[in-house]
Amino acid sequence: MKTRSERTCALVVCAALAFLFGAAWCSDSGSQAAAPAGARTAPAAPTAASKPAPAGSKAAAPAELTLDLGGGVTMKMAPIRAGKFMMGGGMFQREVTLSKPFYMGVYEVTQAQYEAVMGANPSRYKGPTNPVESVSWDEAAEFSKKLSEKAGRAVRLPTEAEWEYACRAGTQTAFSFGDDPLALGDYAWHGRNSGDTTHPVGQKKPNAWGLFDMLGNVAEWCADWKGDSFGKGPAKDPSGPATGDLRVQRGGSFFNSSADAYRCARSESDYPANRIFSRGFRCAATLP
Ligand SMILES: [Ca+2]
Repeated sequence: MKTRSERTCALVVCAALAFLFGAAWCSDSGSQAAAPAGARTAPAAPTAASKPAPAGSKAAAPAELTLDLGGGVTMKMAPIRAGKFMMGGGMFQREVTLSKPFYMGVYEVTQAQYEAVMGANPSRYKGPTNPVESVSWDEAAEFSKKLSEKAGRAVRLPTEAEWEYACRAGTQTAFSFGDDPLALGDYAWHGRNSGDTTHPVGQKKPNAWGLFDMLGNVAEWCADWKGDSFGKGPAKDPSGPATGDLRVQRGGSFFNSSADAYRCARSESDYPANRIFSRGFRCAATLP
């Protein structure tokens, strides 16, 4: 009897401890969800269906946007709320505030979209729903300008800060889905699963904010000139240096062999006139 009693006591104590730890974990999880930028847990996706805007943000959640490119071709854009996040990684990390909500392309710009606007398709790996590649930065900017005229709103390349903010989707981990490179294949076409070609957009899992192929498939041009300001102190709506020689590209491509190429913080660059088969772009749009 004594032994059974002791066991009963032990079970009661264990249950109590489990409850307390469980409550503490839940409480901690709850505070992480509302934590400021830098928390490792993803906050709610900034969509019209998500929770109310965080404290301090007076902007209402905009609706998803579909642009008409003509000929039955459209482009979907996801609303991204204003917010703060830690941009970059390691020694090169800074707090960045994006003070205005914006739209981000749900997918990389496809060849059908590019052709509808530019009347040409320079891609090496042909397919109407594959991302356009072999486009220079200048051509990506020209596409955005022409689409702006067509759509009647300001379509542009995302700034590097906007790109990383949208890629992280509230996370502060190496990748938008965590730190485990073994999970990369669920979210990205990369050098070890792509068969050395691009793939139709939107086949892999999206990030927490509903954006596809931010990592892999084609690397993506950003608006910024490459500069040395990356990582220096807090910044509000950074858009890179005023001039430069190189333009930023982000996200890695189907052609990279190292997982390091797909880190959210990884920043690369190239000359704006250069065209390579592993790089394309996606558009952002300013709210009216
Ligand atoms: Ca990509």
